[in-house]
Amino acid sequence: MDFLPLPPAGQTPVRVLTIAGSDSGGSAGLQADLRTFALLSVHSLVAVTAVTVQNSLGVKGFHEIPTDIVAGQIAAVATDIGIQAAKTGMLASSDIIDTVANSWRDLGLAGTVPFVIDPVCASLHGEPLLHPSALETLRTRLFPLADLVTPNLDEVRLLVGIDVVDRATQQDAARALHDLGPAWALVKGGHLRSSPQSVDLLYNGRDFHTFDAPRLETRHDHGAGDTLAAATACALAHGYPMPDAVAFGKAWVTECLRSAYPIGEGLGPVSALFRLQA
Ligand code: PXL
Repeated sequence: MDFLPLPPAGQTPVRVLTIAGSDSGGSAGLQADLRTFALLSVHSLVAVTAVTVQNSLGVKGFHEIPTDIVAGQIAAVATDIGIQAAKTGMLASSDIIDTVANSWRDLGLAGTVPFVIDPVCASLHGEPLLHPSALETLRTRLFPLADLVTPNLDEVRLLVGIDVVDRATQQDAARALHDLGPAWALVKGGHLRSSPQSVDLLYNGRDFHTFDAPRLETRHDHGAGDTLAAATACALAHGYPMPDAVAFGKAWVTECLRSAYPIGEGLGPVSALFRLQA
């Protein structure tokens, strides 16, 4: 695959902000985002929303960061360093979602800086990472600000109540998600385990774009969603049009899945480290 441009040494790279939770196991969350940003030659900025206590076997618990500290991190980096794109991951609560939405608007970023919302609701093992009462805040406050939302099929069910089982229901889900206000909705097909392909469907209210990749047989896919959204945000920061940015993100996560490795007793991460072999 082709990668993103590498700036000459000493020249300021493109900056991308992740607004996400920490995974102490280093597989998902902001750790996955930072790995992808760095290996795509992007300078990483971080607003931490929550600290999870986690290893390869699951999430034991988490601590939410106070909302003034979440807002403070976003304002500090956006006003001084400047950002060319941002993505969100685990947001934990309705109050944090509200804070992120208000910050995005108050800082004048809405409509000017590409904003990718990965609506993280649960861990790979199924532990909740978002309070159920926060789903409505996500739908009504954050989705309308998004250039792209990237739910997996479990998140689609929670957000719009559609059980995606085939192409027709995947299209229904894309329409329902787009109706919530984002410029583009990506319905990721990776969790449709009966299909030999992993087909993602992108929709902007007019055109459907499909992104196909072979299903890779690995148990170690922790952080795949985070990595796709992070790589897509990097491509948007470089000015790619949305369908090209998603194609780039899909190609990147597919290579990261090919290089996934075991860790601990449970599930291991997708690996952006493959990039260092080139
Ligand atoms: O992969 C979604 C995700 C995002 N953020 C954090 C996580 C996870 C999954 O476990 O722990 C912090």
